[in-house]
Amino acid sequence: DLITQAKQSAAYQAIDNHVKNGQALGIGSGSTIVFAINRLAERVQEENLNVVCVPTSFQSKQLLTEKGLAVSDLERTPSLDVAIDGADEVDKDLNLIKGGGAACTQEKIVASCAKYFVVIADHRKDSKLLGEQWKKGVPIEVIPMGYVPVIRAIEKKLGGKAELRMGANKAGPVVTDNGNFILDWKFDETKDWKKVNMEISMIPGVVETGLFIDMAQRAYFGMPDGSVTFRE
Ligand code: DER
Repeated sequence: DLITQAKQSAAYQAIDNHVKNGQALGIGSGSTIVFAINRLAERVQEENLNVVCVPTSFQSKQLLTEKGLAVSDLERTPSLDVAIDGADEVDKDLNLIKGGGAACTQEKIVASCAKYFVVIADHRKDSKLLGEQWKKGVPIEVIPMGYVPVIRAIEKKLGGKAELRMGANKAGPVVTDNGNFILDWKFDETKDWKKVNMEISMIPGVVETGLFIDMAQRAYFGMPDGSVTFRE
């Protein structure tokens, strides 16, 4: 379908434009990154590239391993050349909402270790303001025993509504790869996201937010006709 085609086009463009022999890569999570990993495996095969990949979830680690790509970690490879990842929404300043796949904590750590951070997405993610198209709120990873006071603190300080993310094929709440819960905070109007990100991060019990502020250098958007645009 057109969305799948758009994801693939953006992923291929990013891998073809930014991956070179000898690099250490950060590899994100979600559905768009699957196409990026497929293209990376193709290029490694065809061009006999020597790259190492640091995953950001069990999902991306499994995909990298299945494709026979060299998997590393931040203990062995703490400095990355390029990180490539999806996003739930990208605003005009390249601020991101991420965490739709509940992987934003490791994704943010890996992205922070990269010299260059590239986002790949279909056109639905290309917004002026956060919240225009993505209506599920900002994901926030929290320590399980504190999720109720964190909800209360966020709603008191910043308004909106924060809800515990419940499993789809799992009874009870979603549990992240780090053993924590996810809150989805539906904010009521656009904010000073840099300030909000810091305020939420300071609340005791918050592990990480899905607000990636001043992190991405470039975002590729796949269009319905298969073409790709980018912003930076
Ligand atoms: O959960 C995440 O952070 C994902 O990267 C998400 O932001 C994008 O997932 P998608 O490529 O499946 O839309």
